Amino acid sequence: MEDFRLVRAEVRRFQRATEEVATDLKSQLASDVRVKILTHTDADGIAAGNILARCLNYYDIPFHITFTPPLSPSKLEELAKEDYDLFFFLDQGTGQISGIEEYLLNAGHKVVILDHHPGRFPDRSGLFHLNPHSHDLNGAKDVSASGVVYSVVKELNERFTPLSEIALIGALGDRQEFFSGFTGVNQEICKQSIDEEILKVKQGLKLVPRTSKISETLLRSIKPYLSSISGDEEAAQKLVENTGLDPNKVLAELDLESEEKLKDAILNQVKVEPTGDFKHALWGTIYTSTVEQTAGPKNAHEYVAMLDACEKLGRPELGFATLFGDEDARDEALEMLREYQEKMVKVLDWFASKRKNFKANPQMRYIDTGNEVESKMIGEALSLAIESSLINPDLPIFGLADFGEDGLKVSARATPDYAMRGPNIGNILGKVSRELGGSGGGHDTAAAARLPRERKDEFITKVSQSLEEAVAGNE
Ligand SMILES: [Mn+2]
Repeated sequence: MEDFRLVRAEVRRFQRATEEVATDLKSQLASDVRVKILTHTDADGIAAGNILARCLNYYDIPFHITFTPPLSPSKLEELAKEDYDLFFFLDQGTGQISGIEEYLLNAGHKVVILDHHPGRFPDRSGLFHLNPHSHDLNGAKDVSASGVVYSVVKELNERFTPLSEIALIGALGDRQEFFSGFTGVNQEICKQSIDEEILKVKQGLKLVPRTSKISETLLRSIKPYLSSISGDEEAAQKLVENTGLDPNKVLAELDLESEEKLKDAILNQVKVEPTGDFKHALWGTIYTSTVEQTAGPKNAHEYVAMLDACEKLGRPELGFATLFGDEDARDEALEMLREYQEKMVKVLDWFASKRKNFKANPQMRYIDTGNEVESKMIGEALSLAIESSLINPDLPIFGLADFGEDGLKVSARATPDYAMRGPNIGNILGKVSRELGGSGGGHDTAAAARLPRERKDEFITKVSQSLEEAVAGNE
């Protein structure tokens, strides 16, 4: 109860800050302003970009949008030369604040940062920002960038209230829904969305797509990956048969009882010990849209999977156009989803067969995938492997992959429980990779870094030391 009241006060403080940012922004949007939006390529970034784009469209403000990972200082220097007055950074910007100050603010540009990554902001004129961390909320779970942008545009104009659907797609994309539901700002957005009947909820299997034959949904399942079912057509068909379900039906047509039967059959058959994470990925709240405002799937989990696929296959703009209602883009995006699921099933097959290859020391577990897993897939592959009970996340998990000629990409995942013990893998990856001539950062539960491959052993040693010190310092 104590915790609940605490979060509520913080959410109220965040909402007051939202009003201030909306007021500042309104004065900017009234003028003849040239706008550039930079947003992240992932589901949250795409959704955040779409929410802002809808707002700018309504106010007749032309804009240019770029989907990109956070920009390096030299890229920011180039950006500052482009002919825009107002730069929006969505789902990024906090971590790049020194470069933004140096190249954009010092040159007199106006900058709006709507982000949920941790960091500090200088008090500068021309800089507008909203970030949950500035109000004692945790951006890793209480709100995503989509929720931050949504909060602002809804404050600008009530007509944007139904975009709660898209805000929650972003939050689901960033894995901010937990066994007990959403927290913080997300919880408010979700409650309001259900009250206003934008989304309706029920319990069911979270496997996607819900509109393909059940055996095909099982065959393609990566979240979770169903060990001994996913990727095996015969096993998938047999499971449906043995459960006594009509093989021509799709998940969306099943009643609760049949869905539960199928869930039990899956749990009986998978060749892993299903953890809480696995069960949460398999079964839970199904969010269904009741409004016609996008062209994509009605099911929010399926929408997220489709946007993830667009990102991983290098086509974030397809997801963005689908959110805008473009049906041709949707057809292509759904094709991306199929392709991505098939590709990821193979990656997770590999993880499942290499479970013994994970190395562990008292501080961490890690695996070097070499060129077996594409560097842009490694982070998501780790998240899915954890959710699929292929790796025990009692320690932080590090996945290493070849990156370019002689680079190393590192992705790391830690559970919120582990983060509570002190270590912040985002800070540690940032510090260690910089010491070794690379770069990196992120949240306390998900982070990434790039560094020269020849420094791999030093990297493992230094990260282990940092983790050990952080745990000791917190005891
Ligand atoms: Mn995000």
